[in-house]
Amino acid sequence: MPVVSNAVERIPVNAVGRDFAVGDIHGCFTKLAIAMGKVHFDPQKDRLFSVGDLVDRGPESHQVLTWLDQPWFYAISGNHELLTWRRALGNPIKEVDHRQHGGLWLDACSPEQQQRIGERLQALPWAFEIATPEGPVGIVHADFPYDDWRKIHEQEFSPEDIDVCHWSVQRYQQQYPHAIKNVRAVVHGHKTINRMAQLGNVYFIDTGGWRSGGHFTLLNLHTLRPM
Ligand SMILES: [Mn+2]
Repeated sequence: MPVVSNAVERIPVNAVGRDFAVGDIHGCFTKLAIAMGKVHFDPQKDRLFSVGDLVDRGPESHQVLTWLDQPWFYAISGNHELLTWRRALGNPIKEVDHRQHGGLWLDACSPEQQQRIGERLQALPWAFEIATPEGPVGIVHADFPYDDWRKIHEQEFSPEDIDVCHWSVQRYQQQYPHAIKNVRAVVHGHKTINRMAQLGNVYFIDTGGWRSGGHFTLLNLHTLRPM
């Protein structure tokens, strides 16, 4: 059955401040707050968009709902949100053991907390389309299966396509150089690299802020410059 674009959230332009995208956070919210301080993030005017993988691996995954409650914080679903909510709601993904992928923190949460976290992560969109003064910018966790962004709004965007968006590393591994049409830029995380990379108009921004030796890249979505 086709899955339509109701899971793509369209975000209106920010006319008063800056928009930033950040790569995988993986439960390192204190480190993220420090990175936001360095760019003088203004919660009254600026907005922060997570590319997904908010949870697992790091020490503060249990704080995820506090962050999702902030009016300036926006997040899509990554593969670790999928792993988390499926297990939290009693239907774990069989092929991938969440506990072995940094998910042990969930067992330390009360059943009520697990339920709240599961429902909240399940409800996240899996893509953003953010209006900017220079045109729309897409955010998708891992990869995008087409050369045309408009596909995301069409009926034939299938569950398999959404799987690519959550899990694939093809575009980066193959260094696929072509741009995605009908969108200013598309931003991904998921693939941890030392420095932000760009292939056509596709940006890979998970510079491993969640692990030792890495750092958080905050990509300004109006200028497409990293900070
Ligand atoms: Mn990921």
